[in-house]
Order: sequence, then C-alpha cells, then structure tokens
Amino acid sequence: MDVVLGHLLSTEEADGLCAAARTALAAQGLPANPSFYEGLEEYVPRIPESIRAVLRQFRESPSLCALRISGVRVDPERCGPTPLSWQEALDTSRQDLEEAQLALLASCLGEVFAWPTIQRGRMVQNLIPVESDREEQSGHGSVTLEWHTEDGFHQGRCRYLALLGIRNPDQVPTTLGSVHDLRLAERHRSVLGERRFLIRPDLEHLRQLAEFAPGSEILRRAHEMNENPDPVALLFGDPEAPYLRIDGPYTTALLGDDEAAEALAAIVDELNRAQRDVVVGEGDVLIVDNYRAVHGRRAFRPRFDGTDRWLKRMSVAGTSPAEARAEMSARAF
Ligand SMILES: O=C(O)CCC(=O)C(=O)O
Ligand SMILES: [Fe+2]
Repeated sequence: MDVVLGHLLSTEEADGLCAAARTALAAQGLPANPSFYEGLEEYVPRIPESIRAVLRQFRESPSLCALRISGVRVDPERCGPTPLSWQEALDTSRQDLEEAQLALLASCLGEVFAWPTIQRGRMVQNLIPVESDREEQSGHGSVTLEWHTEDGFHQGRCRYLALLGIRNPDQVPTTLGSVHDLRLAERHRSVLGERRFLIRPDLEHLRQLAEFAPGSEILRRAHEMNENPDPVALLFGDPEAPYLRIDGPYTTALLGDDEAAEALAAIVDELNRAQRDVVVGEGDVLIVDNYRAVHGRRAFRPRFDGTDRWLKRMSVAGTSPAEARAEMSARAF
C-alpha cells in the first residue's frame, strides 16, 4: 500500500499557485503574521483547481499518511543565505513569496496556527541547523531526530504539518513512519490502546518559553505538564483504524508497567522497521498527517556557512473553524 501520495506540479499549476500567492501577499501583508490569515479564504480558490483536488484527495483518503507536492516555485537566490538562527530569520521578508505559497496550500487543509511558545509565534517557522543546538531533539539539531508526533504531548497538536524546502543540498531525508505499516501482536496493540503512557512536553517549548516569558502562567502550566502528565493511549480513535501518537524521546510507560514498556518497545521497533525516507528538496512541499504518521530526520553534517538545509514549517488544525478556535485557546497551555 502506498501511503505517500506524490504530485509534480505542471508549469501551469506552479505558475497559478505563484500568482495566487502574489495576489494574497499584495492584499494580506506578511505570511509571518497572523493578520495574513484573516480573510485568506478569499484567495484560496485562486489556487488552480487541480492542486486543490490533490489536497482534497489526500485529506479524504484514510490510507494516505503524507502528500508530497513537487515543483513549487522557490528562488533560493532571492531567499538569501540560510540563516544561522531562527531569531535572525524572525523579521525577514525575503521569502514572502515562498511562505505565501506554503500558506495557501496549508490553508486548503484547514485552519493554520502557530504556538505562542515557538519562534515567538511566527506563523511560518524556519527550520535550520543551529550550531549550539547540534545535539538537540528539535528542528534545529543535526543529530538523528527520533520518531515523533508533532507536539504529541498536547491535545491541541496539529492535524497536519507542512514543510517546504528552500534548499537541501545534501538531500537530507525527513523520515516517516505510518500507522498502516505497524505489524503488532494483538497483546501489544491492545495495551497501546490503553492510557498507560506518558508523553512529556518537548524541551523546545519549555526552553523558548523560559527565555521570553519567565515567571509566566503559561510557563508554570508547561512545567505542570512536564511534571504531572496525564496518562494517554498511543493508539486511539477507531480500534479498527486507529490513530497514532508517540514522541520518541519524551514517551515512557507508566512507572512499573512492564507490559506497557514492552508494547512501547514493540511499536518503536515496528516504526524503525518500516521507516521511509522522503527528501524535502528545493520546491518540495511535504504534508504529514500528524494523526496517521510520525516523522523525524536523519542525522547530517551542517556547515553553518549560509548554505545549509533550510525548510519552512506550518501547522494546520484540520478541524472545523469552531473546533480550531477551541483548540487555539487550549494552546495557550
Ligand atoms: O527537519 C525535518 O525534516 C523535520 C523537522 C521536524 O520534525 C519538525 O520540524 O517538526
Ligand atoms: Fe517534527
């Protein structure tokens, strides 16, 4: 079963998407800001219908866990050198056109949002290797990034994660593991469906919060989630076609629950066995269904000289606007 749908844009489709993005930019301002998305629905129908049809097919096919659209117009020269930190890239507008194209594609799938705790709430985040973060389990590390559901610890996590490649000279792959690939023993499957696991917040949330909002109520609640997480199931939803939730470095079985620990080891083994590599290169957009797939990234050797791998990232709630608003307030922790 192929769980990753691929679509290469024709010249007309790529031009059409780019033109829609230019029009949206002229009317809505910067895609980095939340105000860009107010009323953006008006510009979504300007995306060529054939592209929207592919996005619909992806959203409506339970067998798919990711979509890769290639041939999006990216101009690495205009985008400039890869920034050395996400802080440096906060206020730049050189990649507006690329960000607007990603924003329009993401908006076809649902309500886009950003965490106030990550990159100061910038709606489009920059994923670049950072020298002081080499060893971190985050988008800024360069060691192997282990399996994770994006923000797996949080109820308000995204349904879809969208990545756009600005450059990826060494073709460093993003890794994917699908819930459809899991061959689990029945006893493991049933334990994984019970609330016998803890997923703690990833350190990136806590770290960035501690820096920009020390002493805040949000930070206090984030610490509470770290110290007293509620037990969760790793397989949930319809038992016949469950969703998956796991965050490698931050997931543990309940203390003393050997069965749960064994089931956790089994699911990680299965994800490793079935790992898929997808290279998000220049002009590729990878959209991951964050309920049906987990993702990670292979280790690579960064240069920190402006030529490094550089992706843009957005999160999509994928629910109705009312649900999205409720989730949004929960996201304040
Ligand atoms: O760099 C990648 O390919 C994936 C990074 C990642 O996991 C993320 O940004 O959520
Ligand atoms: Fe991730």
